[in-house]
Amino acid sequence: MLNLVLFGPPGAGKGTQSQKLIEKYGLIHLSTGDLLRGEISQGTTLGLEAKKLMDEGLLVPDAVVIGMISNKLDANKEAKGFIFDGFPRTVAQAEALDSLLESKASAISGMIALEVNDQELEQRLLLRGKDSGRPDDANPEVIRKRIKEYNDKTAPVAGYYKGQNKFTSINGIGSIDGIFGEITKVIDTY
Ligand code: B4P
Repeated sequence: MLNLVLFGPPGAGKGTQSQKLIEKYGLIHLSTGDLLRGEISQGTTLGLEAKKLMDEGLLVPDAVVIGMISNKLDANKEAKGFIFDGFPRTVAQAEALDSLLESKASAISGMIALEVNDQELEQRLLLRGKDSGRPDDANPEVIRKRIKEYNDKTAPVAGYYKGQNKFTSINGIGSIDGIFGEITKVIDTY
């Protein structure tokens, strides 16, 4: 079973590369950002609570996203594997993911981190904000807060996977197809 964590700051290209990876490897794509936006568009209580935090560039509580991922793993018992996109975003989420997979006799194959500098991230997100309709992409102040949340709470997750010898970093600046090629080279070593 191939279980990949695609990692990187907001705007690094995780969602973009995930779309290409699911086609090539036939994996299930689990994006906590997409799942949360689904809850918001359905107007659920969870979605209403999450929206307040997301619009401010803050992380949603661990228990909420861990619960969503747990449900998705249960609903896809026959899957060939998963791409985790935007999850785990805290060390507590990484520990919970290991426990969830272990209970299914599975494990993370590796983490691939996309490295992109802050200036490029800000430009990409502002550009996407022009037509994505995502409130968290439209405002430079919110984008900077998202990058700060990433540096404070999410960056340490890389150390968690380094400690398990499962970490690889890739330059996330360049053509989408070129970056995809680098990612597939790493996956083919798993
Ligand atoms: P996400 O939906 O995960 O949003 P994201 O970090 O912006 O990444 P995304 O995948 O969408 O963007 P991509 O880099 O592909 O999270 C949104 C919010 O949800 C968070 O702030 C948080 O509040 C909440 N949340 C989600 N998961 C959570 C969790 N686990 N715990 C707590 N809270 C959670 O693409 C960005 C742009 O760059 C696109 O326009 C793309 O076209 C462009 N791009 C991509 N690759 C490029 C390249 N090579 N060159 C030029 N542009 C490129």
